[in-house]
Amino acid sequence: MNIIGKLFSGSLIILYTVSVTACGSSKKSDGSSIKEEESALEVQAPTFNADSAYSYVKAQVDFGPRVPNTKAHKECGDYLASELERFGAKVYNQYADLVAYDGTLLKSRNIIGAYNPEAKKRVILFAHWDSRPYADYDEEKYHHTAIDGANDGASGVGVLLEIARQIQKQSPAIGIDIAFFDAEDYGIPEFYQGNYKADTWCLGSQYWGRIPHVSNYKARYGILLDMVGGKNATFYYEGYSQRTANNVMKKIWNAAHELGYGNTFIKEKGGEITDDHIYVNRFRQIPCVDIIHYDTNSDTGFNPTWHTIDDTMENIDRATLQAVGQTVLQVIYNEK
Ligand code: AHN
Ligand code: ZN
Repeated sequence: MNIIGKLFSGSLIILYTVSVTACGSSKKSDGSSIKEEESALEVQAPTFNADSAYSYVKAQVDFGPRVPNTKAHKECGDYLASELERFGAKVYNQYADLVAYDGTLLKSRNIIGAYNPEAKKRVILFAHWDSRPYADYDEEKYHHTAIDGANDGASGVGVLLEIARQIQKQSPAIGIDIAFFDAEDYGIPEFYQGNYKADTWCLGSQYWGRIPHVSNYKARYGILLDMVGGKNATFYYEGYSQRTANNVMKKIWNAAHELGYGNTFIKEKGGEITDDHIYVNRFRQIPCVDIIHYDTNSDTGFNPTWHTIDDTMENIDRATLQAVGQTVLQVIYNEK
C-alpha cells in the first residue's frame, strides 16, 4: 500500500513514518510496481509482562507434576479454568476419558477460554497443560519419575494466561480462543515393552479436533506454544507448520524480527515434530504454527532439559517468555 492509501485506509496514521520505511510500493526496473512486506509494527500491541507470565508458570509447577489422574492435575485444572474466568474469558471445559498407549484411562480435561465468542474472525492459541509422567530422557533410574514440566507444558500455558490478562484490558479486533489441551505428554515411552501404538501423543487435542468445544469451530489459524521458556531458546521453522501454514509462520517470524527477537526466532528450517498443531490442522483444517524450542546441537533436537528431571523453574528464563509473548501479542493485534 502506498502512503496515500495508508492515510485513507484508517490504519494508524501516527505510526506511518515507521511503516514508510518498511512498506510502500516500489518500482521495478520494468516499471511495474511490487508490493513490499508490510511492517508488523503498525498496530500498537499491549506490552507483555514476563514477570506475570513467570508467576503463572510457577503457580502450575507448584501444584506438582500435572500428570492425569493425580491430585496435582485436578487442582491445576481448576486453577487454570478459574484464571481464564478471572481474565474475562467465556470458559468451556471438556472432560473425557482418553486411552493411553498402555490402556490406562486418563481422566482428561481440555480447557478453552473464548474472547469475543460471537466474532467470525478468530485465531486460536494453544498449549498443553499436562506434564509427562516419565523422565525417559534422563538416567534410567528416573525413567518413571514424573517431571515438573516447567518448560514442557507450563511455559506455554503461562504465556497464554498473560496474553489472556492483556486481552481483558484491551481487546484485539478479532475473536481469540485460548485452549489448554490435556494429555499431550503421555505418549509411548522408549522403554515400553508392549506393542507400538501410533498417535499416543496429543490425546487431548485429538479429542478436541473431533469434538470441538463449539460445533463447526473454525479459525483463521492457530499458534501452538510448546517449550517457550527455556534459556537461550531458539525457534526454527517447524516442518509441518511450514508445509501447512507457511504464510502465518512467516508473519510470526517477521514480527519477532521487527520486535528485535531475531536471535530467538531463527529463519531457518528445524525438524518436523508430532505435536498438538498436527491434529488441530488435520481434524479442523486450521493452518497451525508450532513455536517450539528446537536445538540443533542436542541429540534429541529439543532443549537439554527435555523429558528430564531438570525441567524445573531454575531453567525458565523470563527473556524467552517475553520474546514469545510479545511476538504473539503483536501478531494477534495486527489482525483485523
Ligand atoms: C514427540 O516426542 C513425538 N513429540 C514431541 C511433542 C512434545 C512432547 N512436546 C512436548 N512434549
Ligand atoms: Zn513433553
